[in-house]
Amino acid sequence: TADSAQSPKELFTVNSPNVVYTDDHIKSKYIYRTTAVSKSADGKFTATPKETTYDFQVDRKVPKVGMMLVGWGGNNGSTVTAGIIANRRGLVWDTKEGRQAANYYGSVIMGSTIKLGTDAETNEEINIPFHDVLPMVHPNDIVVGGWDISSMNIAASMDRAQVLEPTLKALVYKEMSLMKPLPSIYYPDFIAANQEDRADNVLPGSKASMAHVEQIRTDIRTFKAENKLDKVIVLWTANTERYADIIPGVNDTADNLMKAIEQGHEEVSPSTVFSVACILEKTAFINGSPQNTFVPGAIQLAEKHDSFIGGDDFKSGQTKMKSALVDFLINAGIKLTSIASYNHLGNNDGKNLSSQKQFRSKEISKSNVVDDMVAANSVLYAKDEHPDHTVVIKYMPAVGDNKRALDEYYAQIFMGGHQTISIFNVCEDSLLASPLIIDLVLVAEMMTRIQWKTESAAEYKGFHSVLSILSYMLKAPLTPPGTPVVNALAKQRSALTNIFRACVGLQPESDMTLEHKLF
Ligand code: NAI
Ligand code: DG6
Repeated sequence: TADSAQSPKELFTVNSPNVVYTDDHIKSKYIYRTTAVSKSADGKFTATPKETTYDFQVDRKVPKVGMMLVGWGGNNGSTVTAGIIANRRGLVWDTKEGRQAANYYGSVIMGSTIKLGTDAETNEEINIPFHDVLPMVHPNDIVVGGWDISSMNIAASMDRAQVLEPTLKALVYKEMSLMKPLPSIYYPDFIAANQEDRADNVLPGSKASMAHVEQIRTDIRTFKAENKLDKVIVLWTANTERYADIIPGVNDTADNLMKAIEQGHEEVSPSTVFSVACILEKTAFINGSPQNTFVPGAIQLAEKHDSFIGGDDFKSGQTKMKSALVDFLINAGIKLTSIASYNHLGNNDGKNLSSQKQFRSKEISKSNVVDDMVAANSVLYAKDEHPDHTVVIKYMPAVGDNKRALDEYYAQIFMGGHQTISIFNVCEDSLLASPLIIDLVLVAEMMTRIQWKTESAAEYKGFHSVLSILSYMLKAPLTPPGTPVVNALAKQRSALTNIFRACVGLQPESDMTLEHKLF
């Protein structure tokens, strides 16, 4: 079936003088068309079409990839591991609703399609799996490993998570019981005190140190060698940490951050130490939690080493709906005036977030997600005017991983009327987050095999170290310093789709369909 089949390699070729296929690469010449706008003294705009030609080069060899999860023994870590094994083995299990087969639902790369073009004869749309646009790694082939401050093996962690059906767990239990997380870095001040009882698998030392950086680098190298991997991607799905203070001289530049780690400064978090180790190891590192792992010094370090980083905070349920719905409302000309977002959940994430400092990290990442859409509409909103927006999270053990998210959107409509939209979203949080982990790893890996240059440049180079192309999967997208953040979901998907299309010399996906209008 479409769910379990390995995608055929390179489903299509592009027939264009601008696209060349060699044994190793797909090379394309791409004209990027934008509009430059200038404003005159009388306030009038002049819009000038602009063209820039880029050469893209995609490495066609699909590597053997390892995914190392920080927080492997958590709900997300154990669930995504079981999901990959179940898909790899094509498992089917009994549930009270009947037989269930493994799938990758919720993964934009594995579960969605893009329009390739229109049939030359019939003019019908031809849609292909997203996974087949570029030569991407298949998640079934990913080797999973990682770290956790809890020593529990990943099968027992899966039991602790209470997410998957017992019948599925029985099928993967033996394989997963052999999976043991590596000891990790634990600085108790960064996560909630209520997590202390699970911290029985920790490296010595409770402050940042170069010994920790070196240990993580060694772990990555060992995992790579033992599994004969071409590449490793590391992803933080460990507890939400508190924010680190940004202190001049400590974490504001790459050099200062390295010095702060050497000196064991208390404001360097475990996640920042992981990021530094990965950057130095030239291993892409993605942050799936909301805290400010990527302090300015870490971003500068990544730029210096041409290493890839991406974050922050998986965008799974409530925020994904929000970034689609608010985009729709404001672009429909409806003036959104308030959003009230309540959550209650009973998993370990909820327990950790019941502590104020960790909640604050999540509150920040959940709150800034509509800013760009509001700022873009000067018809509805005056400068600096924003809808009211509140975010509440409560720990409710009884509901476990089945998070409840209640949202009320209140808006002004025509002639003083009001519209209230209420949403009640119930879902297993980890079953929404796991496919995002897969997407983040697949896209980040793909970006390590894409290079570009301008026509006049002699050498190809990689994209900027900060992979803002991952924004679709993230609540608080990290972007290269000084560049705008895009939260609108449709724009984020379109960036992902159209950058991939450009790499094989195809124009952006256009919904003009003039072929159906001009004849
Ligand atoms: P969890 O609490 O079940 O798992 C986190 C794991 O990290 C635990 O096993 C814990 O022992 C481990 N851990 C804590 N500090 C560590 C460290 N320094 N090194 C290694 N391991 C460490 O949480 P869950 O539900 O898996 O979520 C993980 C993260 O993803 C949280 O920060 C959560 O806020 C974030 N997130 C989750 C979403 C979801 O839908 N499940 C969506 C958005 C973000
Ligand atoms: C409570 O909101 C717990 C959080 O960890 C969220 O479940 C998680 O960040 C997902 O949030 P959202 O807004 O993407 O559903």
